[in-house]
Amino acid sequence: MIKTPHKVDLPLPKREVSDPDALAGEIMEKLTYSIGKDAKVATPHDWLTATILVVRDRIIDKWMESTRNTYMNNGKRVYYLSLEFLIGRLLRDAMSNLGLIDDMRLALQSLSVEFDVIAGLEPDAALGNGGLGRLAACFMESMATVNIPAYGYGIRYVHGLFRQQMAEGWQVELPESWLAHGNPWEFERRESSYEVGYGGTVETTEGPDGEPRYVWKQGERVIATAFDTPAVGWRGERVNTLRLWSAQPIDPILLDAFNAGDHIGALRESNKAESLTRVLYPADATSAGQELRLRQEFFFCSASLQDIVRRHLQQGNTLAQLPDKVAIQLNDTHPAVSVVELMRLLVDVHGVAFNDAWEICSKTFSYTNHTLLPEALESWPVPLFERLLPRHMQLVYAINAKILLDARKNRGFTDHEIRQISLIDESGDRRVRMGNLAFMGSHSINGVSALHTELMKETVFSDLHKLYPTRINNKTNGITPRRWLMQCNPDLTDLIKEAIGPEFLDDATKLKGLDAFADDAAFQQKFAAVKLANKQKLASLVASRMGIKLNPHAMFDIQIKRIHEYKRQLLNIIETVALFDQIRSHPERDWVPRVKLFAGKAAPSYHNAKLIIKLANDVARVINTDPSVRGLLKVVFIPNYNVSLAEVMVPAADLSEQISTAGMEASGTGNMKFALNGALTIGTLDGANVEMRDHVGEENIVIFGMTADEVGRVRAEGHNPRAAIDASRELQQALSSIASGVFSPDDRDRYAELMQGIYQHDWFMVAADFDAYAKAQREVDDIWTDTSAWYSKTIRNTARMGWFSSDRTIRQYNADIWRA
Ligand code: GL9
Repeated sequence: MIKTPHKVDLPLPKREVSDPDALAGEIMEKLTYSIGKDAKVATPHDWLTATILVVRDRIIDKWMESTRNTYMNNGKRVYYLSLEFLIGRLLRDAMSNLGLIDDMRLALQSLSVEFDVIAGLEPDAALGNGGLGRLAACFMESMATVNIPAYGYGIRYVHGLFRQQMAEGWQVELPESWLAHGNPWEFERRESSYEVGYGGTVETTEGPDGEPRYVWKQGERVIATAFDTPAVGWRGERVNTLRLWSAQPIDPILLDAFNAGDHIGALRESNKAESLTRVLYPADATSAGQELRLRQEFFFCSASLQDIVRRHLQQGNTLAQLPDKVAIQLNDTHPAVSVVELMRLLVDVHGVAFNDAWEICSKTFSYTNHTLLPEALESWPVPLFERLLPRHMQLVYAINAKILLDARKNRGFTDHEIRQISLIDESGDRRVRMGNLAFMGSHSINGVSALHTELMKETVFSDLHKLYPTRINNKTNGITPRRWLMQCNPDLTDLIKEAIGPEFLDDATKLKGLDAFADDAAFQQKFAAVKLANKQKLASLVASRMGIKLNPHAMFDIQIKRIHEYKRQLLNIIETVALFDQIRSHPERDWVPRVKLFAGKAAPSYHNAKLIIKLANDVARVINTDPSVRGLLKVVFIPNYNVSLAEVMVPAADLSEQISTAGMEASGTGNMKFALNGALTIGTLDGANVEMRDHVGEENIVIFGMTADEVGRVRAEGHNPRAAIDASRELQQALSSIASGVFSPDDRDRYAELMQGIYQHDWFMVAADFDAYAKAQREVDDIWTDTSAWYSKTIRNTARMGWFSSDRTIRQYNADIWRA
């Protein structure tokens, strides 16, 4: 509750002036009084912290204003629950949204500090694995930008996604410590703490109405403490809160044990509690299935729901009003246990009748599905779920009984259909299905691209879709143009401003105006010059990190994303080997010089993904040392892909590789970043590529390969990769050279099994799509050779990608689902 402050008329020294002198003065003040350092001995990190604190002051005024207004209006609030927020660095983002970049640069200059140097010291907040977590971060920025009162809820992992190092081309995982120098962006809120329990038993008593009441006697408890980070929208008009929970013990030290001389044992509870939020699970799109993961999920869901219900009641609202005042978006199934936790709070703690509580729940929650991969659909063994969350297990059974009974009695569902929609999977060991739980407990279930949404209806959720035919809807993903154009590509932003004026800064669809310049020779030259400068920046990063020299005039052909078989980095590598063979066999042809760049992390337990990284490095070593392709082909795998590296690579790309097996990439968001920054896409009709083709026009994107329908049909009928391999000499040669050890002379069999997978089943259609892909690559070469055609297409990509702004996505969520 906001109480009236005591001396309400005391003026606060608002941080509104922002000329360079005033900023420099504030930085000195922070350095002296907040950090306790003299400018003479301040380290670059001290300057960074002081600068962040000055920027933060400016955010705080707006933050308080936003919070105050939301409270006064008592309007509907949106809560975005996500186990991952892949934030990256915040300083440039916040400064750019507040319009402080130029003045701050000058202020630091006057103190003899180079802004780019200290900005480069800020650690990446890598509290996510990939696209799903990065989407959550883009959404936080867009929700503030389009003025939606929203809160993000997640976990404050002490260690984010591992650092990737290469040891002779193999991925090695090292711990990441983004909090090592402290985190000046966050505010610890000790007053916002909640107990979260696990285990124990459920006792039944009788309520005043004679109905049974259930009391969960928890076996263990930890404290969840809030850490708040401001999320600043474009032009700083609205600032929302990202609230991340950290686990703390109830008793930091067991004094009895300590006094008895057991100094280690005295800390056991404390260690156990803190280990809950210590590390992010590095598994990408695969269900980890371990107890700690379920503990993490319940931990942040329970704390968030207690916080949401407390805020709701504190505003004087009733619980029946919850759906009018609260919209909770579940980012994938990771927070799905929230549905049962809200049921428990309503029924057990607040005495709401079960059926009423269920109605409140399903009107409050909505769920986004991010993948159709069966291994990614979370489910928990019943015995584990029951041991950790005994009361929730009872509620799951009660919900299941209610829904299944209705489906059978009123909708005539068959035994088969009932088995499919049940919350309990009984096909093997009994498991709780979190996807079905999220679906039943929500009024809206959305996919993340048009194709993905249709496939959801036809596959994973076909029976639930039959039961609730109006719930599934589409919300095609988007990216924030602030980070992914204005900040990462300031030169292109300036060029666009010069051509069409500044309106696109507030409305990305205004980029359309660039269409008129697509065939303008003078503009093409400027566009090409910006691209070249961005490629030079990437080249100098590669030179300094890896000692490899790149020709910035060659085509930069880039595939960056998590390493996964369905994303088909392998198809790209095999085609690179085939091209290597072709260049050597036909040195007389006019080859287009290419630099093939790769980056991405593999889940530590994903054997084939790690082998693909090694293969990329092995192929790179052989090709880069072969004099016969010098100047024509180079291959580089850049280690430790993260948001900051993407911010350098995306603006430098000529060609964007979006080549997943059709039907398997739910949307993709990297595809959008590249196209917005003026790269040509080579891709399959998968995920959002389909809609990108519709927007940029089919003549401005290179599409190849099987469709999702064709992949489905071929898999059902039985795929014969041998036929495809026998029909393609180039593919045969490339596969057999890899399989026989040409690229791994130190271990000739290293890739034999990986290649066998293609010969035998080719699940990901690498052989099936190879010829179409190779042909598409030669089409790309032809376009490149006609420079004016190339830039006319890539300029049109930038012009027509405005629709893929996450502002548009968020407006659609709000109009159709949240109604805040
Ligand atoms: C993903 C999908 O695979 C992507 O296609 C999609 O663009 C994003 C965001 O909707 O979600 N689902 C998923 O589990 N991941 C995705 O990237 N994986 C990771 O985030 C690592």
